[in-house]
Amino acid sequence: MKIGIVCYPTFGGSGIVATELGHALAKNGHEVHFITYSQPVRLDIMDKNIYYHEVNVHVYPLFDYQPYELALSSQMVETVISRKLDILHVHYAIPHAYAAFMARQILKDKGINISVVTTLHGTDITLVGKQPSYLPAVKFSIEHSCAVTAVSQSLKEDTIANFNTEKEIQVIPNFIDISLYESKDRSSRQLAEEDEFVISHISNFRPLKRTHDVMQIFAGIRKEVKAKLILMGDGPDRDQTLKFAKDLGIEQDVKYLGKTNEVERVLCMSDLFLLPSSSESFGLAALEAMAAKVPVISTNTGGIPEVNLDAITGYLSNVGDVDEMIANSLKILTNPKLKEELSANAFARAKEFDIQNIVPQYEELYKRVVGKTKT
Ligand code: GMT
Repeated sequence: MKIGIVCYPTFGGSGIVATELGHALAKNGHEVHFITYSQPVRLDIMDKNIYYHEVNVHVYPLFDYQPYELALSSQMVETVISRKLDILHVHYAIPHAYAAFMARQILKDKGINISVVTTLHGTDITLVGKQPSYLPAVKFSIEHSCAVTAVSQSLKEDTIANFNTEKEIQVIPNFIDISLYESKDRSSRQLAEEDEFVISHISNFRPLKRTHDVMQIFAGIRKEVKAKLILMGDGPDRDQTLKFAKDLGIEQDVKYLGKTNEVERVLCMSDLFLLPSSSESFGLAALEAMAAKVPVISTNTGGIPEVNLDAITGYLSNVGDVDEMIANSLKILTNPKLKEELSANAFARAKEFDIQNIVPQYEELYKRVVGKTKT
């Protein structure tokens, strides 16, 4: 099949999922065409079945806001025609599902029927998409997609509630490639001294990630045991989060790695992963930690309980309950038997989300949808 993938090319989870899906589809013999405004960070352009088509936004000074959706729709039309694509799979509804609808209409005018699959990822539904200024357009473009998937049951329910829609939504959870973690070396722990625990956190440092809670949890842990906190990712709350570390007097034990491509390596050196978000449709970072055999201390919001299982693969607390998260962290770190048990369970749970189990679900869906539009 010839598949067009539209996503954000940045470090965000939806772009990572889209890119890894594209690689897996390419490996299975499909021709995969990425249509984005810059090369996705994890894209291996040397892969023989992978192609990249850049969306060029012509900047005109009259516009305060450049019309990205128009350029995206036009690039989708161009790529569908020139590469004879069978399907467009757009990740994150805003504005991708809307631009795909327009592309589909333009192509229809030219006698070409293209199928559009939209995958909902999170804040496109739970935060941004439900803003009154976007809601009608997001609801319309979801309802006019040929098929819609959500990355968790929780996100599916939020979509139905926020958009009051009867559109069928298939849950296809996010995935990891477990083989990437199996081969990683766990012995070297360059990030900390031998007698220190390694606690990690990855996010886009947005307010909903509650990175101040990350700091407070770590400060609580640090009071009782020797540890280092490793932070990965970047975003608007970065500076104030690092300043908060200073205020808490834990600055020397916090290492900020920024946008690193060493995520798996760092996770494999970790003892505990923190994800105290106030909203999370899935929590891909938690799943990545679990694949690295790391127990997760998280909140119980959104789709996180579908990934991290309370008292089995880690612990879940109410949003903002920093004290409980500190207590649970210390329970794990000071009890080697419990830590070992949780990390084995985390790994076993992560295996259920292995790419091998999830990608065929997308392939099945593509076959169904293309079959419908081609008849
Ligand atoms: O929704 C966002 O904030 C961004 C989005 C992204 O592109 O990173 O994250 C969402 O999608 C991820 C991949 O499906 C999920 O693992 C994240 O839980 C989800 N983020 C939120 O729901 C906040």
